[in-house]
Amino acid sequence: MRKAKFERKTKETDISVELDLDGTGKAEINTPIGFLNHMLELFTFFSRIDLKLKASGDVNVDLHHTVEDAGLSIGEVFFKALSDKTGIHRFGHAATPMDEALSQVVVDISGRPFLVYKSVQLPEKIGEMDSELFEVFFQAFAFRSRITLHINMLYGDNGHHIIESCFKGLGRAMRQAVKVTDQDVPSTKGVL
Ligand SMILES: [Mn+2]
Repeated sequence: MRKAKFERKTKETDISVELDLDGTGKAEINTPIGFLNHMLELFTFFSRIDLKLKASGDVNVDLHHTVEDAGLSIGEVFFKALSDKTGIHRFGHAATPMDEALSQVVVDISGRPFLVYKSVQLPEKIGEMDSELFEVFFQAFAFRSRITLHINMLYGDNGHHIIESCFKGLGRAMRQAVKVTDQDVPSTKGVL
């Protein structure tokens, strides 16, 4: 069963997350940040992975800790659920439009954490989130899941559309990458 749970409690945040890689896209997302909930629901729907996330945090300080710890907790639960990565497709990519916006997201479940983040000009805030927090989220996710993640915003005018296309794209790319398509670990080294 490719499922995992992860819990993390610090003085800044309290997070629990559950993941089923062979789900149907069912999301139960509960954080104090409405725009992040919206993005993670879209990510889950398009990934066809089941994701349950409950997060609280010191949002009276700002949203940074909660966004970062949500990203790393989701990353960790992916890492655990993928286990030895037998049979996975490993790579995934998606070019995703949303009206006037287009982004490209490419993943490699490589065991080598890396983020390339190419942003276009975004408004200072999208929803209640400072725009710099999206890079914080993707960085935490990529590093704790140990995946190589490229987020490439190509163009767009509306910040909500641009970021939404990235989260949908991440869902679509991860859907391809985690799918079991073979019998072996997909590396010439025999291990990922
Ligand atoms: Mn939307």
